[in-house]
Amino acid sequence: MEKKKPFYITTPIYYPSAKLHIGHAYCTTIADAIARFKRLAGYDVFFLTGSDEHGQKIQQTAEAAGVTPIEYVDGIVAGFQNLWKELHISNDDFIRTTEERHQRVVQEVFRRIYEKGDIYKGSYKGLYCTPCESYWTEHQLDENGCCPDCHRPVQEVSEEAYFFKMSKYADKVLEYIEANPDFIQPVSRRNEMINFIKQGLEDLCISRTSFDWGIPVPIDTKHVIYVWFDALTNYITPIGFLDDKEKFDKYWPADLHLVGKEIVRFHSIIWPCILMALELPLPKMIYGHGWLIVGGDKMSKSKGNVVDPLALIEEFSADAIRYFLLREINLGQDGNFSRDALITRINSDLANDLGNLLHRTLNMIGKFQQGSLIPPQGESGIDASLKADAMETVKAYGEEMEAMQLSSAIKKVWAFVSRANKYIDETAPWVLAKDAGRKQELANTMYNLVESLRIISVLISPYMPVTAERIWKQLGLPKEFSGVQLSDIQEWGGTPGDLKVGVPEQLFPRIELEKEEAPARQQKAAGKKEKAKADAKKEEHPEITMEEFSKIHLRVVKVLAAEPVPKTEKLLKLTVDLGDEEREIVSGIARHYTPEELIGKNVVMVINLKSAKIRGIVSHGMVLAASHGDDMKLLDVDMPVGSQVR
Ligand code: ME8
Repeated sequence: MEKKKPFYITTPIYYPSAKLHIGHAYCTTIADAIARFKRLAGYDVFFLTGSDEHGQKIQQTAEAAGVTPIEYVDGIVAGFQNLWKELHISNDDFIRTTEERHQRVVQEVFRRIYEKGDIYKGSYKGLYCTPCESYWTEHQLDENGCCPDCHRPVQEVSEEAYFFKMSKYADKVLEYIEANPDFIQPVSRRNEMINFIKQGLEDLCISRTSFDWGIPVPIDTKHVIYVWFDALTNYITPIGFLDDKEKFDKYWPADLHLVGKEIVRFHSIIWPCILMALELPLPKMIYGHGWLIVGGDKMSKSKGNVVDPLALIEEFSADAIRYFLLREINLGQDGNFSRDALITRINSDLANDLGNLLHRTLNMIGKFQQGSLIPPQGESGIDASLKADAMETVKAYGEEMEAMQLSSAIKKVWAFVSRANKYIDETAPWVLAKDAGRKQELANTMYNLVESLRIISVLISPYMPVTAERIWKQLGLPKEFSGVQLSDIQEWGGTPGDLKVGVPEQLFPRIELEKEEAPARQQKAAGKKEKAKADAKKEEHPEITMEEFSKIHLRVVKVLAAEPVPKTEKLLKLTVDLGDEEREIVSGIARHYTPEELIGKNVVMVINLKSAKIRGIVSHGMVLAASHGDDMKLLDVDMPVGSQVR
């Protein structure tokens, strides 16, 4: 059997100083999606996360809580592990820096570098930021003389300490960064680091005597090792640095350290200096992602703007949160988190686009073919254009994923989801189903849809592992989902021709945005409306492209039922038949038609309009009408239900 290529990916190890918020979950979710993609692509992945449990701040917090530091961190770290489980994080190991296996590695690393002469004893005078566990020089402080990261006051400290000769490695690290353009990503971070090193690197103080919650210096146990020296070493502990050479040689150097942008400096300067002193190769890439912002600020406990990921998972599901984070935010940039944006994505992308594609497909196979596929045959057995789009999507998605463009990759998948939805409108299977002579054409269409969904489910699995498997199972595909690989969708036609599909189950329920109950939102909307009016005046009929127009799905629908909406004069609630499903919509035509006049009419409807709640009723679409002065007439046409209008 061919040996799989290894891929070693890490997240930062988190401080158990506070409850984790959605900002931390963001970092781990990105790493998880990459790890899952790499497994899908056939790599032998090792994915590491963990907790960074030492340091003065934790000791102080534990004392304030009246418990020992280990009691304190045990409780919080159990919470981390639970969060990662709930978020379906597929890490292969979880490293705690308080574990004996890690302590041994840190002490050995210290000893080796000391014996080499790159660690020496001196006296430290400097400025220390306790919350950030960082030492600063005078010229690095902000304009108020505070910590340049968190902007809180720093303390002057002076004590005997051990120093690591970073200055010895400064030129070598700079050379390495300049010779390896991919080492620090994105490029803006790389430039920052180059400038930082060019200002000169001082030797790093790597021990403290003023507290004892840390790993003791092996040669002088009244000192504990500086928390960043301890923490960075976590990356080599679980892959066998001390006790499993084969494993270590397989996974080191790491392929990717994914970290937040504010800690790129520690990873791309201090860590390489430590590795060079150990004579180990440097990691292949340090990627600094942006922050999740809430109301203009980085999410953090001290700012009081944290969003609890567990509560969100419980309300919306882990997959919906994962999808939102990975789709909405470009990896290297900061991105805004808002509840409204999350709900909008769930409704439009997950409930509407994806949910409807699956539901409509399975419904039609149930209704028209008793729940079974019939092998595709004949000229249109394979729809060449749909197949070409699917294959192009698989290819482009792979390229974007390899380049860590997670948002672009999933957008490509969604373009294909829309394409498949459009394929239903174009082929109008409900029309084919009425014609006994077109049975095979109908069978071909159903096959092409299931095959499209099979491909989609694999592509979304790094983002939404639970949903992907649910789709796979609803389709009734025989292969165990856990064994599915990207190679299974490299070619069109992997769906068995006689597959018996399952019963459709809703993937994501639509979530109502209670417009009436949110005055702030209403105000904002009113402001937007005013602006929209002004813009519209400027350009009454702005041109749109054919591509923009093609996003509007128009279809002939039959009005099955109509009734007035209570306490309104203009509104009627209509139930309409789209051919493959029934829907409710609210229409402002009560002054022009009685309910009886409408029933049985075939009219034109926009079927992919975003759902909206009107007087307590959710309207899923809009019928079209022509108006002239006070007169208004619905666009009724003598065409079968389900006909496409274009
Ligand atoms: O820095 N948006 O731990 P940490 C995005 N223990 N990412 C965020 C974020 C936000 N609002 N808030 C935090 C540490 N993060 C060290 C790491 S590694 C050897 C030691 C990210 O718990 C942050 O950018 O303070 C960082 O990458 C990670 O959470 C851990 O932060």
